[in-house]
Amino acid sequence: MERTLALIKPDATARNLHGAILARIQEAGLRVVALKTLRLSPEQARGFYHVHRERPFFEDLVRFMTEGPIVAMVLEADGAIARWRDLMGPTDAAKAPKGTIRGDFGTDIERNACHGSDAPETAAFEVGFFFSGLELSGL
Ligand code: 3AN
Repeated sequence: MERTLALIKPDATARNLHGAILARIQEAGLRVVALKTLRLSPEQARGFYHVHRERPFFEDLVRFMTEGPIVAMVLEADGAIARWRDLMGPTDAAKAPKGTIRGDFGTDIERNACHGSDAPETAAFEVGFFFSGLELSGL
């Protein structure tokens, strides 16, 4: 079994899309191991996205990710990382096919409704960023 971190981003929480996105997760057979709502501070958002710190869009991304609440989840399944990324669709929501979460609920490359880890190493970092070992113990 593999675990991945999923985020519902501020553009989607502002439109109350939690239920629609969770329904797709359920239909895809991904188990929601843990879930919480929170609002990131700018320092926390910079820490989460530290791999992008040299990119020109970094501070815009930090502004976006702190503009409202997000939902953080740990999803579990065989191949959870790839399966969640397939459900989300490509990063640029303007180019994402209909039927994917980003294609149906996102706007553009920044306001793209959701996030998912891209590899086992990033999943380990990202799950640990949002959830402590204590919060996940027994789950
Ligand atoms: P993904 O979330 O699909 O793995 P990453 O890790 O390449 O995509 O990018 C992280 C986040 O940074 C994206 N979800 C998006 O919000 C933002 N982003 C990526 N590329 C751009 C860009 N060229 N312009 C603005 N925002 C971007």
